[in-house]
Amino acid sequence: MSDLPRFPAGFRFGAATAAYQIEGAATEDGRGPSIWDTYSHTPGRTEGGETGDSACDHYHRYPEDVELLRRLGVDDYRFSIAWPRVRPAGDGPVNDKGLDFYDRLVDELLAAGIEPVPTLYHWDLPQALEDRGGWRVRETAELFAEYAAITAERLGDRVRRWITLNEPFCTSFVGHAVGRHAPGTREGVPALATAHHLLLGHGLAARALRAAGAAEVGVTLNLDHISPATDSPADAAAARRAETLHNLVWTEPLLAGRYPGNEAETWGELARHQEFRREGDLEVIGAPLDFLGINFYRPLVFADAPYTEPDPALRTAVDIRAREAGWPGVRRTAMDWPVVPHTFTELLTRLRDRYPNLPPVLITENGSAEPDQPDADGAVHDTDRVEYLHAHLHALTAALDAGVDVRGYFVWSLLDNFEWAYGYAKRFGIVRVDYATHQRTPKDSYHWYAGLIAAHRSS
Ligand code: GBH
Repeated sequence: MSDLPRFPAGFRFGAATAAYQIEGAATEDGRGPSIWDTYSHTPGRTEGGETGDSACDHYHRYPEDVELLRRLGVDDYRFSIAWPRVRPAGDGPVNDKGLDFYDRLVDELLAAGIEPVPTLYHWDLPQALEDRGGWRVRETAELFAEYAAITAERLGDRVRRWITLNEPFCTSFVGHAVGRHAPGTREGVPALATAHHLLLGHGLAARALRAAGAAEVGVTLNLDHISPATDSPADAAAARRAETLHNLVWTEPLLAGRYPGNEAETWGELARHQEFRREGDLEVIGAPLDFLGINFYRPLVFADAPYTEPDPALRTAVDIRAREAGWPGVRRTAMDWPVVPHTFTELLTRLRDRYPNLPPVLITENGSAEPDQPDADGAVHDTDRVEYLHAHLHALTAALDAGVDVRGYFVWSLLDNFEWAYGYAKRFGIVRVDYATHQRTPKDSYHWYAGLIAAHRSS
């Protein structure tokens, strides 16, 4: 595609994955079970009962995957470390064999000239900790910091940049209020306690990482571009409630050292429950970040819905009296997500306007799921994905032009992989994975992205 977006010198390109979505080898080398093993093995939870048991078999094929990254030409690779490989029961004995795997991966990446950017928590809590209350209890935040310290001690001589959490919104609200992610519960106060303990876990882990000599520490949020369905005051208020639930719950404590001011307006009676918040927590949570990771896929539109969702499959225990409305007149991806690239620019400029002290931003995920379309000759002409990436990278340059300090971009994802509750049917990869053989085939989008990176390097 012509008209390639141009980025400033020093801007970094990468690709991203997550442990449970690609590794497989679920019981190998002492890995303990995580809440996603339990969840995916529970009938009715994931599409077709699919699990991450073997996924992309990355655990054994990582040299081939690093070679794919090398040929892609990326500066950085974002992957996640599985807590249940490092410390199978969440506390107690450390599993050296688990750490050995990440040790090998980091060495392989560095030998290929790629900087490793690990995320410590991409949703795979050790099941043993879930059995003790999971993120609903404060102890998990403390154990998360211990796991961060253990991991940094082993990899810290070669890892410069660390991400504590991926998308705490999903763990708190999709996992504990909607029940579409592990652990799959639906209770209001525990969901809010989870949000708080994740923020605290981030803060405590960031401290531990810094103490271990980490050069840079950040956290990844799925911040959403939110707008009201109509210009009615009721829909405007619904969009404000959604803004709090999706964004302010995270950005206010992390970037402004305070809780959102409108919690009672947002989720009513539940807001009286603050028992999980302690004196001093905000200081831990709000310590300055070296960078903020943002995952962006699509905009959300909200309409006022002053009743509890009638469809039990969509019911949530944290009811903000709002329902998602569509974005008419645009293409939708295989996830049924609307493609509206200018909202990516707007999300970033709005965020900078709200937080003038915003740390440098890394786009830690962006990409699209498209139908599987292998050719007879084995090629994959994923034109829609190329167009999606092209438009979103242009939208990103618009944010840079508007003065937002974005330092890097990671495409989601290097590989087709286990898309959580959707199983393997949804494919986000720029490399196709044949799940019967685990064969990898770079798609057109892989070649397009390689071209973009090469053009950036030589400019
Ligand atoms: C990210 O989540 C993840 O970090 C990554 O692992 C994932 O593969 C990728 O994006 C693509 O999805 O309607 O309540 O069931 C993106 C956020 C969270 C969006 C779950 C869809 C379903 C919420 N996703 N959400 S619900």
